[in-house]
Amino acid sequence: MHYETLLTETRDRVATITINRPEARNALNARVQSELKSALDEFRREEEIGVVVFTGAGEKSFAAGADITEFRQRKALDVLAANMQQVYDEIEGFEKPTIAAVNGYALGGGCELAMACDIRLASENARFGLPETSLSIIPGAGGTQRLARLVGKGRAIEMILTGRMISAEEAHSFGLVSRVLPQGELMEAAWETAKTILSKGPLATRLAKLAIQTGFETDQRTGLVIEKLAQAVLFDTEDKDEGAAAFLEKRKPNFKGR
Ligand code: CO8
Repeated sequence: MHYETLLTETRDRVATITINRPEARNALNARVQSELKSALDEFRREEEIGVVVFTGAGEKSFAAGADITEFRQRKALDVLAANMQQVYDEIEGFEKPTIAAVNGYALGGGCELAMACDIRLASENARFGLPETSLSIIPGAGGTQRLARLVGKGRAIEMILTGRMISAEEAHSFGLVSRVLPQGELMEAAWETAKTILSKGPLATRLAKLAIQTGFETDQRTGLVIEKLAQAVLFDTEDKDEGAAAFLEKRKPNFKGR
């Protein structure tokens, strides 16, 4: 499919979505948001695609947040109807693993997009922040919830109330990103990470993500029940037998997703 504000590319079962508005630091206008939703629908249907990577065009910005030029005409009912929070929920619950390759500013809705992904890798020049209170609004696409869950309540409150931007290194020390890389190595690292995930049992990957995410939103006892049920499902699959056989026969497994 062709998109006006996104570039998409697939290499070896890894799809990359590049937000392509570098002149506006990849600000997420309504068009980007609806195209992100369409791209997710497309990649959900494409069986061949196993992992989705998000990044931004250019060397300065991943995404500088919602497009502020669209704010003036927006009122309460527009925000109630807005789909940014919904699109990010879809990314978080996406059936296939997602990676944010944060190549510069990840601010506001850009930081919220990265936080909705399963894995965050950052280039050394990446900067993270939720500066919405400077505009007298709050992070409204999951930021007040996901940041606290990722970095802890105290750090989240400090970042949101001050709007402070943090460096890639600080984001790493907070646990907001898993790795920091030189900019030239970021996309390859994202691709390598995706390839590693793709070498695992696809049903196990999917159920592990589901168990972690659902378990995180509930009490441990319920989470353990979800884990047990997911494991029981996996023990009835051909891929589980193939995984064990391949290990014992000292060869690579050939998983079929069933
Ligand atoms: N929206 C619109 N345009 C933007 C945005 C943005 N978020 N960010 C940058 N731009 C534009 C600038 O206006 C500028 O345009 P022009 O060339 O026409 O003047 C161009 O991009 C380049 O920007 P700068 O000259 O400022 O570039 P710098 O490299 O000096 O700085 C920064 C880059 C630090 C990213 C800076 O542009 C900046 O601070 N941007 C705003 C960041 C921000 O406040 N983001 C939060 C937005 S609010 C939000 O995301 C809420 C999400 C939830 C909403 C849910 C509602 C339903």
